[in-house]
Amino acid sequence: MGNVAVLERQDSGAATLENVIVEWIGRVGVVTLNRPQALNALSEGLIRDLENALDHFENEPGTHVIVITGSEKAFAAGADIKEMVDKTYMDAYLGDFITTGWERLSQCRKPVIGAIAGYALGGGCELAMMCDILIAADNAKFAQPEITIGTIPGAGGTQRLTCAIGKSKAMEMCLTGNMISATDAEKAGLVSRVVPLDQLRQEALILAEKIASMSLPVAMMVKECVNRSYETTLTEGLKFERRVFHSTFALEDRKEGMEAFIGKRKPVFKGE
Ligand code: DAK
Repeated sequence: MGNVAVLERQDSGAATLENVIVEWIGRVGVVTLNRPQALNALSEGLIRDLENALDHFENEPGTHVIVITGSEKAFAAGADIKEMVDKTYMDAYLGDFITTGWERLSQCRKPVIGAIAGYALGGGCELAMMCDILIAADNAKFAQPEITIGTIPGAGGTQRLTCAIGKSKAMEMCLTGNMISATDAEKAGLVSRVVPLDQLRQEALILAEKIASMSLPVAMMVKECVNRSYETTLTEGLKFERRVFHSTFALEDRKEGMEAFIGKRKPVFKGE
């Protein structure tokens, strides 16, 4: 079982849990899914380790941005089919099957970047879609193949995918299980951009470091506002945005940012 107690910040260090590797790179926390023998299939143990890593980075003041990645061959090939095969309806329903832990990523308040190489299938695609920004390596493949094993996406595949790429493309993916390439994912708006595989980590870290250099509370407010657009009407979303915008005037970072602009210098944000 993953153990959050072993996760203590180490400058430019790393810690290995059973199924994930955790790294501290300045103000960026990196979680690498690490179950290569099963193409990072999302077993209970892996989800628990991921949850622990996310809890750690969310609570750790030195971390501003989280990057989640996998191996070159697979971000994650889905929920663990070998763990699911013998479950009954009652096991799934009464046990609230794989709900706990899975929802942790979507509840992160700090910005999360998904750096996706190889297979992002089923629960792997759903996990990727819980990130705030996705960068794909040129070998990435996305699919919701649950229908091919007699079930349906259970962690947001029918919902977040439809929001991201529209009904027709989402229907085609969910009804056929077909994979789409990184290029098609970019064209459809599922990922921000595609980079060569050997540059994926570097590109994700550059992006993460840029976001991490901003005011942490302001970055968190931006994330909250963008996410609100998925949950509410335009009128209510605009009101929410206005209130949050007003609240930035309570921050020293807001004053610092504007004074730095006027003084033609770089701002120094303190997260206050
Ligand atoms: N589960 C368990 N093991 C897996 C796996 C998976 N999803 N995917 C791969 N593996 C294992 C293989 O069994 C194999 O193990 P051994 O046989 O060596 O012991 C090893 O990883 C290497 O895989 P392959 O030999 O198959 O490798 P290939 O390169 O030939 O093929 C592949 C790669 C990714 C095309 C293939 O492995 C594949 O099709 N995998 C299954 C993809 C899939 O159907 N994924 C969707 C699973 S269903 C929910 C949340 C989430 C979900 C549901 C509910 N809630 C919150 C309620 C999600 C459901 C799913 O994701």
